[in-house]
Amino acid sequence: CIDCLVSNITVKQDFDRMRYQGTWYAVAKKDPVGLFLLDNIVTNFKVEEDGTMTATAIGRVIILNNWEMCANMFGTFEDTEDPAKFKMKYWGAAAYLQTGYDDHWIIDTDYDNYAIHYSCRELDVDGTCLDGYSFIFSRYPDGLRPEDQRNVTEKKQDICFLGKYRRVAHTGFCDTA
Ligand code: DAO
Repeated sequence: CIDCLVSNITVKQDFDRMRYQGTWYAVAKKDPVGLFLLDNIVTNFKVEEDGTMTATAIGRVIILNNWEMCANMFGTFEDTEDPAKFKMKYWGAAAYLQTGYDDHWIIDTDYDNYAIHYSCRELDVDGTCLDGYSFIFSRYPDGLRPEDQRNVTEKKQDICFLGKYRRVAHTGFCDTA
């Protein structure tokens, strides 16, 4: 049933944050209103000693209308009653970068190849998502494995974002060292 109600969206069963750790490359993104991260988006998830999930992210952004830079971002995740649904508090290494407090749901992942993230920022009066964003992550910068594409397409449809994604390029723009 695809009624697009945010409350009916299913997430990864028994999400295992330990296996989710490490580097994920964004290969596609559905942007929210006032998009921030443009491309070259790489995230690194970690489980701290106290069990808290944290992440760092880098990506190309344009701030103050035309200043292009690589943003270093940090996030900490608050647990909820569902192990795959978090509240993410995020901020930038510099004060002029975006800060926020968003839902952060892991819709699906096999931990080794792909992950589908979902965040609805604003619910419409009918319970559908008025403003949200989603990342498709891969363990590989060059994209998803062909065998994962059908499942990912299905999940894009389940979260009612099918056709709303754009490819996220990895050009080396934000590569360090
Ligand atoms: O890019 O348009 C956007 C919205 C995304 C904002 C979140 C960026 C910071 C994330 C930090 C850790 C992440 C996975």
